[in-house]
Amino acid sequence: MDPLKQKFFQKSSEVKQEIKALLAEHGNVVVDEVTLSQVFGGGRDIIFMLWEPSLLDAQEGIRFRGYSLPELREKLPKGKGKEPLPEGLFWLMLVDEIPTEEEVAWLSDEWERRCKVPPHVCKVLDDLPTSTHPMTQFTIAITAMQTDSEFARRYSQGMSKNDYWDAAYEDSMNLIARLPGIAAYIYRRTYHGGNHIKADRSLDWGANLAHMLGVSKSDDFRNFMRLYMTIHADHEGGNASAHTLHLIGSTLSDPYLSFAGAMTSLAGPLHGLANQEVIHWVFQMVNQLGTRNPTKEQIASYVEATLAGGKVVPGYGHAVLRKPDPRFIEQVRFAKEYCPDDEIVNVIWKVFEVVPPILQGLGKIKNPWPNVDAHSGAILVHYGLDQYSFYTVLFGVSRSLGVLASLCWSRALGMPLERPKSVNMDWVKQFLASKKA
Ligand code: HAX
Repeated sequence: MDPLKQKFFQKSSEVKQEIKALLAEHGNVVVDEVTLSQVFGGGRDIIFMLWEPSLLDAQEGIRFRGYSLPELREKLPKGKGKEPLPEGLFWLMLVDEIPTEEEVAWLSDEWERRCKVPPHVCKVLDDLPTSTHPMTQFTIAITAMQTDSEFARRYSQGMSKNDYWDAAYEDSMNLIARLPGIAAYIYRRTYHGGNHIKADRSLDWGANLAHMLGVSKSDDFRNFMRLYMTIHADHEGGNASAHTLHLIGSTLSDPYLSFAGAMTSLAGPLHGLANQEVIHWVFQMVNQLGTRNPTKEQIASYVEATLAGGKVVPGYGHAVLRKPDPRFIEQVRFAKEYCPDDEIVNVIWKVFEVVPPILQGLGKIKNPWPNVDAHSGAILVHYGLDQYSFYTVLFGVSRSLGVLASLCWSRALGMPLERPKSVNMDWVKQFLASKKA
């Protein structure tokens, strides 16, 4: 058994026993109550799921196994680069330990060993029109790759429930290892005439993705990909893509199909697709104004026009966060160091000054601050990746780390089929009438 799998088995077995004891003693403890506004309002804040890799605080932002992003920048191994390696974050999320440089190097090699994309997946992609949205291509490729699912194969042969964790781990590791190759394949066939770039086996996971995209040969771009893959990896369990995966996985649909479902959820403009919407919105503004150096007044008018058109300002607002997103702040930190004079990056920083007071002035928005998607596109454009329809695929590659780590935990802990309760209007009216009586 590989060292990560061994650790995961040991840790998850311990937690499984702990949960059993905890529920035996405290199973009836009330942790939450639900209001009608929550029933009608997308279930905000209702506690109903265990999600081990990360926890979100409305004020502080995301913590991975208790560590904030600045803490992770300090503690996670950096390999040959200057930013934390996403391999290290996956290790941390899966087994709750900061890995050593050697452990992370092992994981880079292990993913490289598992990275070959089955030829039929490329054939399936090649049959699609290049005008197919990259997120559609991505979900089709992941679904097509399900032919390799260990979980599905072993389940059909009568796998014991005690072994679900093992098959989920194998599928998750293979899937994560192959996603950079799939993403790059989609990018090169869609925008570069199918002129593909072979993986460089000497590179780590994030740097290899940067290499295969082929937009910039600079070390800085590799560093950005490592950072990007780290900060987008997880945002606790209630966000739409994570929750989708959790739900599908609970039916014992295998990790490939569960992850494909998560990606169709990420592809919505209120969620991950917001990263493409932001840069589309910014380009539309600078094109309309005829300048890449708009004044704050010009930006304010453009924001007002967006709102007057009944549209949201992409990259702003959040269902949980109530402060500027630390993942946005990390990108500001990176851009200040690597590309402080870039025109589009500077537009993003000006938008950050202009938008929050306008949104606040509307009086209905709970969080007027930027989220993770407000900044990433500008840095990608800086490195030459300006085909913004592709951006959500990058988000998806990163998101695999957190959601698949959690899927492994769910199968190891024997989490049941998810089935919350819905009600209809008659039920609501009768309930209110009975309360009144
Ligand atoms: N621009 C304009 N209006 C906004 C807004 C924004 N950026 N954010 C929220 N609002 C509006 C809502 O549409 C809602 O209006 P109505 O009452 O008229 O329906 C009102 O303000 C209250 O919304 P809220 O309670 O503050 O926010 P929600 O929890 O309902 O929604 C969203 C959270 C992220 C969906 C929302 O802020 C939004 O649409 N933002 C823009 C899209 C975006 O950036 N999405 C990415 C979010 C992060 C993420 O998941 N990344 O992957």
